[in-house]
Amino acid sequence: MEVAISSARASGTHPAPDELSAQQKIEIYRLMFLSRSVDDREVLLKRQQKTFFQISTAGHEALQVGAALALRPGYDWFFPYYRDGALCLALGVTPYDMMLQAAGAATDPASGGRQMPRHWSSRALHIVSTSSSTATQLLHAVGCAEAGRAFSKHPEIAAKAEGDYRAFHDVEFHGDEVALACVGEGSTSQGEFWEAINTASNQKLPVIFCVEDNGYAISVPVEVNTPGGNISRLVANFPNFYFAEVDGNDPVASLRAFQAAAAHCRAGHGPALVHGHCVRLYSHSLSDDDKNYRSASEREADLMCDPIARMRSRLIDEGILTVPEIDELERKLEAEAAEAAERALEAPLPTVEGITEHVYSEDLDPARAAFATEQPQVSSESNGAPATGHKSVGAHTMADLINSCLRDEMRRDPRIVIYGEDVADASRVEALSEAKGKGGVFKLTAGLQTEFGSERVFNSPLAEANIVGRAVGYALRGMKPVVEIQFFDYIWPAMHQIRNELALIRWRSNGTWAAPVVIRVPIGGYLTGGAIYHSQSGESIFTHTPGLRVVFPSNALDANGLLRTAIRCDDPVLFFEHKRLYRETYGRAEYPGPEFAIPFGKAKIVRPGSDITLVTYGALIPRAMQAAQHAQREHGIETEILDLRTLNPYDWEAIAESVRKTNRVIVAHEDMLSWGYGAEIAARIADELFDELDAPVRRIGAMDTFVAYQPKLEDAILPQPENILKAIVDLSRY
Ligand SMILES: Cc1ncc(C[n+]2csc(CCOP(=O)(O)OP(=O)(O)O)c2C)c(N)n1
Ligand SMILES: [Mg+2]
Repeated sequence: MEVAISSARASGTHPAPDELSAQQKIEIYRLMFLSRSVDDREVLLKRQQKTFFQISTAGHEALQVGAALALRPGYDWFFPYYRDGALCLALGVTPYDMMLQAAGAATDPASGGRQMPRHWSSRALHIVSTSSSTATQLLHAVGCAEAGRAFSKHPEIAAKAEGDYRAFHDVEFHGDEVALACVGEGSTSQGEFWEAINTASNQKLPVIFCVEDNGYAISVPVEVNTPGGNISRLVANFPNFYFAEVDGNDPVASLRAFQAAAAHCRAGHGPALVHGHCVRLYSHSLSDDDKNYRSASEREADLMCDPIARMRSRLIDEGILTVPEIDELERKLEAEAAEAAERALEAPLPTVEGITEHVYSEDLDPARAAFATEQPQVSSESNGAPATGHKSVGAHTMADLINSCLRDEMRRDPRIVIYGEDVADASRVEALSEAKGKGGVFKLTAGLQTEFGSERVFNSPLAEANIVGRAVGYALRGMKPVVEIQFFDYIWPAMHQIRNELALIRWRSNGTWAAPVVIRVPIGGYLTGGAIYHSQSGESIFTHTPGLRVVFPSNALDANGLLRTAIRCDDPVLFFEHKRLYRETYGRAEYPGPEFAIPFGKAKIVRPGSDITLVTYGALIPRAMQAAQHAQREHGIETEILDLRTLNPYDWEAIAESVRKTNRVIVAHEDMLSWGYGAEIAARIADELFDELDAPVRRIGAMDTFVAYQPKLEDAILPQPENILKAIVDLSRY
């Protein structure tokens, strides 16, 4: 076993800083000064109201240029944050590119005018699209490094394949690549910072974390965010790390720190953290005025540390450039920034027609016919036989057929990795010689680690943002993570990653990046004792997030076919699995074979009828069936039940066709009534099908409260067949 490197004092071991040539030092200065010139020009444009936002790099140039020069654009991977202007310039982003961002131009290469300036993205340079969210990017870097390791160990899995998302993702990798992830010192308070260094440390991943410590997070000083005021001291005991704490106002010391960090990572020893002390010379952004919370003497002290003034003096003192020469260089760089701004302001603006482009994949529509296999291909079960539950033909539960879909797809697509809490059979593999394995708290992933190995099926830390954030990183490199959130009730720590990153990365990068991840989530109640934290619904929270596909099957066969489409498609998918339906007698099916797929957005009439349409999904399907049988037997009412199966996209045509036939409609779901999924469907029916209706649109849902433990209360809170029956009878009397 290797000795863990864990010391915040490694900075003293850097090679002597002055082996750089005069030309290299001039180049460092050129990049630093160009960055400042772009900043200053952007500030001017904002003040002239020609642009709309500015956030500067001023004071961070030395640290960032040092980082960039130690690494290789288009080879290594970069996860910058909004203050990384000098880093990106030094990697190859041009001043013109930056000015296009400031202008919000159509040709802004980072986002086509969708993101604020300084939210970077360049596929060619491997700069991954940056959001405004602080620290989310760190987990992406971790997943990116994991993907790089997977491709390097198994290069054959990078091969293109037709018929699924792989056709649209070019894979690039290098065995000694590193990922750089930058963050401000204030943002190290985010859980995602600690979740990222946890996994990077545990898995010895080649990630360099760069903490740009300017002493402030907007107006909040470092000691408020960081106990003791120094992040290096707090992280020093994480195993396998190389640590360096440097004067981030010194570009040469910074360069050396990053070179040492990169060498540590490239050699496979583990991650690194470079903590650079720098200064924030301008306010947080142009929307902030630091005179409101900093003393004049403190601000003056920062100005004395200006890394540009220091480097300028150094070039002169060392006789590398004369004052007139350096003045001349600076004039040229300022002119370059000014000329870039002028050109960018002339650039075409994005069109309104283009707004909805790249919300979803334009290459692969999961609603397309190719995802529809005509009939289940019932075949011999020797290959894909489910590992859980009943084995006899026709008796497979939803749990069985989800498990068999995962197994079949893992056999077909070597880029799939499965991870989450407890999903492995056993992290301590030796236990499997005597134990049968866990395979998920609901056993949905049972046997997968045993068949596919611990590199492809493994347990994550108990941290939901970690699960989803890493998945984003994996997916943007072309891997297919199919991850599990153990209970819907605990999806919330991952909400930030799901909404602001996973669902958004394609649109905000104008189609340059995508994260087609599948998140499987056990959901719902009717458990008799499930109570508040094991019974939640809440699907409308996610259908309210553009970019995310939302699936909610009600039976074993649909679960199998829809999960296959989810895995093969090119969009992020939230795949809800109702816990109560996992092993229900209702909806069991035969194993449909390894190619059975159901397109998204195709509802199914699970009970035809002519009097009333009942639109629903999930666990309300068997309950609605029960109610409909009673309505027919006791009242002679024929209810047509439509199982939506996917909630985004949803099958509006099927709803409309049924309502045109029955002229009466109920929308029912298990989730709370108010602001629930049914509200949107009911509103659209009232709006677009008003003339077809003979009665008001009715909704059924849970009471507007959480689900209680005592079964008497649970029964009252969640919609029951009797509630549905009553609504059917009432509505038929209109
Ligand atoms: C998750 C999240 N919370 C809050 C904000 C608002 N915000 C933007 S920058 C910032 C301060 C960040 O400070 P630091 O990490 O030290 O970076 P710096 O701006 O100083 O370089 C805050 C609170 C945000 N963008 N994201
Ligand atoms: Mg800061």
